[in-house]
Amino acid sequence: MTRVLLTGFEPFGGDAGNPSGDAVRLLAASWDGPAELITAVLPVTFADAPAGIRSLIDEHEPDIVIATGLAGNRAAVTPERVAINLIDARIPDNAGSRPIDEPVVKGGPAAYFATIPVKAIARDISAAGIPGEVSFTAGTFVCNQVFYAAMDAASALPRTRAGFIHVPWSTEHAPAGAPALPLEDIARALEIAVRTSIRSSRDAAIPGGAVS
Ligand code: PCA
Repeated sequence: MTRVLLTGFEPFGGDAGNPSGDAVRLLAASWDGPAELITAVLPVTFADAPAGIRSLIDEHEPDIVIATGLAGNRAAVTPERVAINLIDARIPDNAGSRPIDEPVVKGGPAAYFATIPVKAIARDISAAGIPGEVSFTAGTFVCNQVFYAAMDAASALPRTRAGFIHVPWSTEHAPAGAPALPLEDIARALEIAVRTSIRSSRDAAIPGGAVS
């Protein structure tokens, strides 16, 4: 049976909630297979989050890993295309740590590309009436660190594909003025991402990219 690991994050930066963790819990409660879905909510700390996802990957050897987190300024659900080997914390993590210009993995490659089908995921989320777009930066905070660590761990396994998805605020917890989606839509978008990743091991050849 196909095994999928899906993670979200706990709240950070003084926020009361984190829609990524909430959506992962919601999806875990309604998931009806056929794949096995393993879920976890990770701490927002540079010290523990990458170790957390690595130990889940070691323990379960999933076929697919999708980590998710909040990008509070985004209006769409955004599969990330690239994880970079850089930590540069604009704010302290939940343990008060604020590393500047450090690698995620010393001596590791500069970047990893996601191996889940990011374009197909964005297409299928949009087709369900939920805003979905490919993103080219996961930032330089704990989300990018976990994305990079997941890609690094998956690269050592024969068949594990991995990626990361940033989600907007949920309407239920959004600060005033922030773009937001209902939590149910965020959970549905993550379900679509899981199902599309199971179905398609190669990405769709859809024109995309960005001209800056
Ligand atoms: N978002 C942060 C870390 C945890 C989260 O949900 C980020 O984008 O790095």
